[in-house]
This record gives sequence, structure tokens and C-alpha cells, in this order.
Amino acid sequence: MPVTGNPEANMSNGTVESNSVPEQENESQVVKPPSEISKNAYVKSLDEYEAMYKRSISDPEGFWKDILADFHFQEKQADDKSFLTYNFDINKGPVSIKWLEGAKTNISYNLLDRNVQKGLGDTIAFYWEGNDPKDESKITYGELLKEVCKFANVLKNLGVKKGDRVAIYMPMIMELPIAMLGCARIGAIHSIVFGGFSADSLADRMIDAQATVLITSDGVWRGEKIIHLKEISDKAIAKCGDSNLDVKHCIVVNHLPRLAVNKVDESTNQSPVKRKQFDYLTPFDETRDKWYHELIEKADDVCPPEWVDAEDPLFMLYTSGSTGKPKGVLHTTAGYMVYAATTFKYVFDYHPGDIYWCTADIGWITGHTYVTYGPLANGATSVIFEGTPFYPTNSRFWDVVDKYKVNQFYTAPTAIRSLMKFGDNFVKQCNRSSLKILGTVGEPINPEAWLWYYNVVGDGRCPIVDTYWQTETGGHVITPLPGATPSKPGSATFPFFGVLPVLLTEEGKEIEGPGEGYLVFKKPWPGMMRSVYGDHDRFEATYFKRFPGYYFTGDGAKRDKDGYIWITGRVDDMLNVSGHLLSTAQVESALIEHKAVAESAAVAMPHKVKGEALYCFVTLRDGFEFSSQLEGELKLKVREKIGAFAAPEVIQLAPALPKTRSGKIMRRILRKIAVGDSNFGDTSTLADESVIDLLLQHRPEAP
Ligand code: 6R9
Repeated sequence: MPVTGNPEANMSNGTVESNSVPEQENESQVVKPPSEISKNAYVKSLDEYEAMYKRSISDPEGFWKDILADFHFQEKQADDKSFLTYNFDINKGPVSIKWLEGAKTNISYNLLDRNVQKGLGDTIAFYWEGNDPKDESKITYGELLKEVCKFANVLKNLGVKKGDRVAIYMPMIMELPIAMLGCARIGAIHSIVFGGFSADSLADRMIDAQATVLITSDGVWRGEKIIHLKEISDKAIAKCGDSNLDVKHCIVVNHLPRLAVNKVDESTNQSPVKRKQFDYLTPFDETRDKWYHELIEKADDVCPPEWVDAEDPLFMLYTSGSTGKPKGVLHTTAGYMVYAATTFKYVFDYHPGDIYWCTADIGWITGHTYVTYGPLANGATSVIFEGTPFYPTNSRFWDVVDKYKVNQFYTAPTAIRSLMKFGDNFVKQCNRSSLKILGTVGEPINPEAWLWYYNVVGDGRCPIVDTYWQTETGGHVITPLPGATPSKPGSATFPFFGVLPVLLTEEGKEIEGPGEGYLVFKKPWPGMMRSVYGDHDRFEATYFKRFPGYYFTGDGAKRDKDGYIWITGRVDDMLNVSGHLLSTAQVESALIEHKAVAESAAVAMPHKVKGEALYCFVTLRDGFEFSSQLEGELKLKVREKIGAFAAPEVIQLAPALPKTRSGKIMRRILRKIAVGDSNFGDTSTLADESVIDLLLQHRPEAP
């Protein structure tokens, strides 16, 4: 049991109920769950959590079978099938994880038909809140089922079959979950690419997945800015063509014209949004492109689900890889479904009637699991938000909370830090009394941001669930339960049911008790990834080679004397900008494409709002001069190759890079230069120590 010591014993230390928590720099600050929350929670105390956790580890079959009773499996019951077979040790054979293999189900049936059968047909599944506060809509479970069936029929009519990959590049609109579930209904594998990625990134992902169908929209408003997604899609499709991938169908949602329909400018009798895009004509290829609404109009609203194997793929989602090439993380059906549903229920303590809101974009794993699949599996009512926290004002999040009376609110540390900057008034002018539980995800949350979230946003009455997980883990793996876990600001606390975290030393020895090491997992849980799409060797090499017998997260962590787990961040060549993982190799290969660049090296530097930001060093080819214009061009290059969120914070000229005698770049030194720390440690392995002085001379004044 990872809960060593007795956390209850610490609770007098800094414990506050329904009140502010003071700033205090130590690991013994414990914030007890408010009794109001514990009283009604599914898990009411740490003792209850521990008992359930113990059972999930010692009797996983019994534990999950109780939960499986809430799901529908076709023909024979799931329990007639092999429960779990797995191998984590590459020395013993191929790594594999199979859960309920042989059982047949369909996730869209479980999320929609079953909820309608249970009487939730008229319950709101999603409220949609547009970028413009006047744009809104809603959809019930009954309506959602029909829309999903219609779209599934559209796909079928276009020839899409079970196992085909469908790429989705869309904004946060209702058609996005409909498209996902439409794919799932017929057993097609969706591959969603976040709408902030560039044409090149979209094309790379489509080519890797060999996706011949793309679903997109004409465009989207982000605050005051319009983004023409169809134009980006067209560029991506052209690039696919260059790689011999023939994209046969591009389905386009006509989203722009229907925006701000309520907001009419009396002088012109037109909505300002409409006026702005009045002259805009979406580029359209009559043979390849199809309007979503025209296809849907003719489609039947009944579509029997395709019964797929528990281990058939549900979706793939690309995540950065340390070599620079993104990996298509593959998730399968039953394990992901049950894990998404169970973590959602317990971690947000969702009860019928609650209104839940996760601000993540569906293009990331958080949106997959905690906007679409987890909430719908629980018959929940949630908010889908198209906009940004800063538009039209910095109160937008809290306005939306008040408008829909949101009970559970889930966002990222980077959003919290950026709102913190504007002061408390934007928060305090909103009521927020509906809030019960606050969540955070994506990167380590610094205690200062944690306390602001707790004291200001939550008025000192809402527990915070700091949920640690990854695209690869499918759902939360280390997280507090809001009614049970006394939290410590900045700690993700304890493992979720079925998850067995271990800290390892450099040599792969398990660390018992307090200590710091590599975070690995010793056993599979239902929702973990099964492979890298099309490259099982890479799956094994990335996650199972360094420490045979364990799944390696790529993160470091420490365990304190009370057994609390604190994630310390990535230990590989990965960085986390505003909660988005990027590999340094990916950025370096974008920079090197510029004709002026001979060599480049990217490192992470701490950033007040983004958590981490990119600091890039470039060595130029002969005949090129470093200038602010070149700096601008290089930043643009990274935006074009990857996406706007990846734009470097600093680009510095490096007459040479610090290398070992074998030619390896010593990033450790570059990280020190980036933060202005002149304590370089042992530099004896450098081929040329004078490089350090050269780099210091070219360091910009205030990076
Ligand atoms: C869900 C998601 C995964 C990486 C992960 C870790 C970091 C996520 C965190 C956290 C500390 C948390 N991370 N949640 N670090 N505390 N609560 O973000 O997936 O985009 O794949 O990123 O994010 O470094 O390894 P993904």
C-alpha cells in the first residue's frame, strides 16, 4: 500500500475547512476534504479509499467485474471471457495487454442507447457555449443518439468500414463528439488532430495513419481571431497527395455562418460575426469535399452498432516522441470505456444532476476521456466550450460557471496561472457558488497556483483534484478522490484503483518509502495504451526497454514520508509548454529547415505562465547574420511546422554548441545558460570548454 505513515496524523497541521489555506512551503501542509463533500461522496474517507484500492490490486477481477455489471456486452457476458493477459517484460517476449479479449461491445451503444433506455433520453448531454457569449445550444441524450446514428450512416455510405482510420480536425463544436461517436458506432478508428496544429503536422499524422477521410470545419473564432481550418486542411491534403495518400473525402461542417445568430447589429441588421466573414468563401473541391449538413440531411437516424471485440482499436491519438516523430498512441474499446467511466465517476464524484465542465480541447487526450467518453458513460450533463478564458473578458470562465451552474470544473495549471496574473477581481465579481470540485491536469501545478485556485476560485470550500496521467494512460492514474483524500498543494497524492506506481533508481531498483526516482507502473490497468499504431517495436522501445517488467512514464516523481506522490516533471528530452508535450527533436528539426541554420538545440526554461517555454540555440551557416528578422522567421518556421503553441520564447545565436567528444550535445549546459545560471558543474567531458564563454557572450539581455 503506497499510503505509508498516517496522513490523518498530519491533518491538524495547516488543516482548514471551508476557509483559506495559508501559503506555506513544506510537504506537511494538508488540506482536508470539506465534510460537505465527504458526506455525499462515493468514497467518504481515506480508509474507504484504501480498502477499495487494496481490493483493486489483490482482486482486480472481482473489483472490475462489479463495475462491468453497468455495461452492455453482446451475446455472452464479459465474464465468460479471459479477464486479463499481459506481459510487461520484453525479455520474456512481446509486450502485450489484453483485457476481456473475446467479449463484444460497442462504446457508442453503452454511452447513448443504454442511457436512453435508462430514461435519460430528455436529459441534456451537452450544453454548447460558443466563442461569442451569445452563441449557445444544447443536445439531449435522445437527440445525440440520433445525430450519431445519422453520422455513422454518412460514413458507411461513403464506404468507411470497421478498422478504417478517420482523421478529425475540428474546433470545439457539437459535431466533434458526434463525429467521434459516429466512428465508434461502426468500428472505425478516429484520429483527432488538435485544431491548433499546422497543415504539416496534420498531414504527417494523416499519412502515418493512412487516413483517407478527413472531417473538418470551415473555420473557428478564437476570441477576436478567425482560423480558417478548411484552408489548413486543403494544404494538408495536398501534402498527403505528395506522399501518395489519396484523401478521398473531406467532410466540412459549415460552422462560421451560424455563429452569433442572436447578435444583430441594428444599423446593418447583420451580426458582426457574419459581417466579418461575409466575403469569405470556403474553398471547396466539388468531387472530394462534402458539406456535413447536406450529408446528414439525407441520412437515416437509425444505425445498428457494429459489435467489436473488447480489444479492437477505438482511437489513436498522436503524442510527441523523443525522436521527433509523433507516436500514434492506440487505445482499444472495452478497457478504455470502463476506465474512462470509472475515473470520471470517482475523481469528479459525479452524481446525477450535476453539471460538469472540462475546458480541455477534445483534440487532446483530456478532451477525449473527460469531455466525451467519461461524462457520457455516466449519463452526465456537461459544457463544451469553444472559446478562450480571455474573451470577451478575463471573467469568461467564471461567467460560464455561473451561467450553467457548473459543479465540477476541470482545467490546466497554465490557464490558472494566466488568469491569476489579472488579479482576483475578475473571479470575485462572479458568484461561483455552484462549484463543488475543482480539477487540474497537464503539468505539475505549483503550490502558489494551487492555493489561488483553492482560495480565490473555490472560496476555500472546493477540494482540488490534481490528476496526473498521460495520453498513454487513457485516464487518471495518480489522483486524489475529492471526498476522501486529504490533499497537499502540488501533490497528485495516491494511485487510482488498479494502478500500481513504483519509483525506480537509475539502476532499476525499487525505492521503498520516501525517495525520488523514475515513475513506472508495475501492472496494467484497463485503460492503458496497447501499442503505437503501426509500430509495436517503438511501443516496446519507448515504454518497456529502459526498465524491463515496468511501464515507464518518462516522468520523475518523489514520495514523501506520508506516501504522497509528487510528480517532478519529464526526465526525457520532452518539454511541457502550457500543458502540451513537445519533444526538443521536433523543434530542432523545424529550425534546421531554415536555410540559415546549420545546427540547433532546443531546451526547456521555466516560464511563469506556460510552466515551461522553449529556449533555442542556433548555429548559422556561413554567409548568414543573426538579426531580429531572422529570429522572427525562425519562430514562424516552428509555428508552421508544428503549431502556434510551439513557438519558441527565445532564439539565441550559438557560434558553436557544447558537445562531448563523441559529438553529443550537452543540453544540461544549455539549460543552465537559458536560465542564467553560471554553475555549470563538471565540464570536463566537453570537447571544447571555451564554447561556454562564447554562448554566454551571445545570451540576450532579458530572455
Ligand atoms: C493528460 C495529459 C502527459 C504528461 C505527463 C506529465 C504531465 C500531466 C500532470 C502532469 C504533473 C499532473 N502531467 N498531468 N504532471 N502533475 N497532474 O496531460 O496527457 O498530454 O500526454 O501529457 O504531462 O509530464 O507525462 P499528455
